[in-house]
Order: sequence, then C-alpha cells, then structure tokens
Amino acid sequence: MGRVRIGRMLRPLTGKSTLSLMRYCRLMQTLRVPTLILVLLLFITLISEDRGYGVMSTVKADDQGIQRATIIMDSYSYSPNELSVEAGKPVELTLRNAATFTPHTFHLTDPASGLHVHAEVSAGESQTVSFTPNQRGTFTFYCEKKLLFFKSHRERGQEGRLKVR
Ligand SMILES: [Cu+2]
Repeated sequence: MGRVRIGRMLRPLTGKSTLSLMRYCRLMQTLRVPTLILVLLLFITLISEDRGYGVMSTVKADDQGIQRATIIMDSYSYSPNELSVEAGKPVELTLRNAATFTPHTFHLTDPASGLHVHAEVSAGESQTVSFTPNQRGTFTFYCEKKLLFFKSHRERGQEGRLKVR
C-alpha cells in the first residue's frame, strides 16, 4: 500500500522537474552569448590595473618662450601625470594617445582662473592644445571617458596635476 502511494506522488514530480530542466536548458542557450560577453568584459576590467602618480615633470620654456611638453595617454594613465609650468607663459601640450582601441580625453577646467582645456584624442593619434595659465595653483586634469557600468577612466587612475608656479 505504501509503495503505490509513493509511486503516485513521485510520477508527477518527476515529470515536472524534467520540464523545468528543459526550460532551464533553453534559457541557458538563449543566455549563453550575452553571458559570455559579460564574463569577458568582467575579466578585462579585473586585469586592467590602476596606476598612481608619477614624478613631477618641470616644463621649461623654449627660445620662443613657449612651454612645450608631450603627454602620453594610455589605458588608463597620463605620462607624465604631474607637470609644473610657469604662470604667464604660453603652454603647448602635445597629447598622444598610445592606446590600441580606446579614445581618451584631456580635461582641465578651473573657471576661477580662466582655465578651460579640453581635447579628445582617438587611439593612435595626437593633438596639440595651447593655453596660457595666468594664476598660480595646482589644477587637476583627467579623462572623462566611461564605458557603460564600468569604472570611469578617472576612477582607474587616469588623472594628473598641473602645477602653475
Ligand atoms: Cu581615458
């Protein structure tokens, strides 16, 4: 008597779980490609390292009185990321993006001192920006790029300081 009861109880249960297993498999098949992409993106995020500040680079004016310097942009850094310039003399920065795919920006604004420098440089390209800092102080420049839900380039360490002396 006991056996019959158990059998009756098991049969519908087994049927149900087979059906839900099939549904689960179908769901996994649909999710396979997006999941793979997600895992891959997560992996890329994990392996890309954050970088800190480097050594202060003092920019000297050339015979024309222009303070020229080159900043190498990469994922996710500026090199050098600390520059010291003299106030009242023109600055000419060559921004070179050494990354393979990623565009990077150079953003430096300080309305109080009239500083507004902005440039977006595609991977493998260069751009020159010119400005004259008139007020002394230390100003932060950074990259504004951010992809979807990932950390912004600035959060990953793509930030630097311009010291005006
Ligand atoms: Cu960037």
